[in-house]
Amino acid sequence: MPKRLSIGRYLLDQLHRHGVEHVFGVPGDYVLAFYDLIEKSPIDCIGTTREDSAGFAADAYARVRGLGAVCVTYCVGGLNVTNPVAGAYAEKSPVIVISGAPGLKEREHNPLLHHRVRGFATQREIFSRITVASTSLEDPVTAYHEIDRVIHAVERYKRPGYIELPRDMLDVVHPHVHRDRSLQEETDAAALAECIAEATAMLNESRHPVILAGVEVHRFGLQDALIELVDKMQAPVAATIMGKSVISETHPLYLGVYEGAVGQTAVQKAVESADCVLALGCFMSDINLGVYTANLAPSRTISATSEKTSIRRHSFENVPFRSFFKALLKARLRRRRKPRMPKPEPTKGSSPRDGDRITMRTLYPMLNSFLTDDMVVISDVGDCLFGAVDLTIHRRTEFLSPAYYTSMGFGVPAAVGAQVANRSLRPLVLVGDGAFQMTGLELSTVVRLGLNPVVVVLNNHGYSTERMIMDGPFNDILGWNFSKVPDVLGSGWGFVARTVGDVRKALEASLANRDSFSLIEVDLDPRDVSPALARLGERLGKQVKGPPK
Ligand SMILES: Cc1ncc(C[n+]2csc(CCOP(=O)(O)OP(=O)(O)O)c2C)c(N)n1
Ligand SMILES: [Mg+2]
Repeated sequence: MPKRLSIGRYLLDQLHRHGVEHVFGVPGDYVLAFYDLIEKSPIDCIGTTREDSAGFAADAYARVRGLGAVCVTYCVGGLNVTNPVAGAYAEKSPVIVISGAPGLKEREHNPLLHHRVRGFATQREIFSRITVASTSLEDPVTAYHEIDRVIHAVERYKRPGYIELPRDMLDVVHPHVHRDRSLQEETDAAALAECIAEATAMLNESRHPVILAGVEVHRFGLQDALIELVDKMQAPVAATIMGKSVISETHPLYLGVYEGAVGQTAVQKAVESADCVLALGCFMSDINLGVYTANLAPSRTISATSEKTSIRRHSFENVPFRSFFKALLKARLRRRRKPRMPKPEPTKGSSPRDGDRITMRTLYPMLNSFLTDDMVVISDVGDCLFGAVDLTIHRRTEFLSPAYYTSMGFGVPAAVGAQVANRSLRPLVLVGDGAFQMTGLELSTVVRLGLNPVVVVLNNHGYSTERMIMDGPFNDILGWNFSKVPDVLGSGWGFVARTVGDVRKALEASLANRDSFSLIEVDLDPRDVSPALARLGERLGKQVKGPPK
């Protein structure tokens, strides 16, 4: 017979059962007793320098392991984590936010307790808008069920959830025995059969189908199924930028990242000239679609996501993404002859000399040559992300970035989350000087935990992405001695690289140094941008002033 656990213990027990072994956050008095409970549980608590870093770390942890958690105090902590949680919502990353709150008894007579904003429910109301399920555990009769409800919703929709824990509810034990009744996602078998029959007919009739793989293939753990489907159909496969690395980029049928006119022309041609596009787990965001330069006609598209499954212009109810994917694998799909693959575009300037000034064009092929199978490449937002489109990721889960929500500050904290999630992964972080100034000092946690990411700071002296859209003094920032950060933190190796040779040597030394983090400041010309950013900047520059009147 299951033991009767207190509400706090049950919450930790359930998180652990669902694969959470680490919780990120900063304590505060409203959540201290819960922190003490975490200490006594099999879950490890990872303290970060700020709550937003904890949020980014939990997001990366969730992307690598399937579920992540942050634990924060009331309002000052909780509201600090709204931006990463909003990002996790937008990009479908399953993160659970646990926030302490004033005890129910303390709230009698409506006192002005510290950290309170408006009403006692204000923080929960805010989170209800940026999570898929939220609750405050105020009633012992429903609390256990509420914990299950939030965790199940997070797992099902791969979006964040919010659990608020008034501090005097932590040790409350409800006398009834509670059992978790896991909810199964419903599949309408008849609708699924009809949908698969139609999809099969459309795919078998097509002469040149292309698969477009998106982020949900990764979130639902369908990477192996994708490879099986690609091999079965012998169809070329492209990835969206959010889905980059869902399939090994060295797979013989891999085309590259499809991003409309912003991406490589050969990939654009291959996808847009296909007579049937099978889009799996793709969210058609503006960046995914190359700021709406993509041309994917609905009349030749089959699209399945966790939110909608549609063929041409009609959609099917109760055909969940995973069921669709698995059924398609079993369908009688015509195996075609090996398609002719477009040749990859030659990268200009790919054999630079050691004394040459480093540029975005020469940096990425060099990084490519240093990538190994045990690495996870993590990109922040900025030109580092546009340049990263041209990196060849060897295995599949190895590229993490906030490519849709595009919040700066993701990179360094995400390296903490990814490496805590899987110690055998070595993070290679690509981050701009501006984004590093936001959360780069989370390297403090890297030192505390003995992690060893290689952090490449692309110092183009300001907000280059913004400069491409509209320039002004607002894009200037203070120049930091980035390579001196190890001195501040008392650990780590720092390098400044100006030339191709400097970068090579710094990368070699950093990768050989497995005992601490390394930081390589790549000093770039302020006007130097990647080819993809140059193309994108042109388009965004036109849009920033609104549509033509
Ligand atoms: C949290 C956040 N604030 C502001 C922005 C707007 N923004 C997008 S790119 C960018 C500049 C990034 O600068 P840096 O990290 O140096 O990269 P660069 O563009 O120079 O390569 C800014 C401010 C953002 N995306 N996220
Ligand atoms: Mg910059």
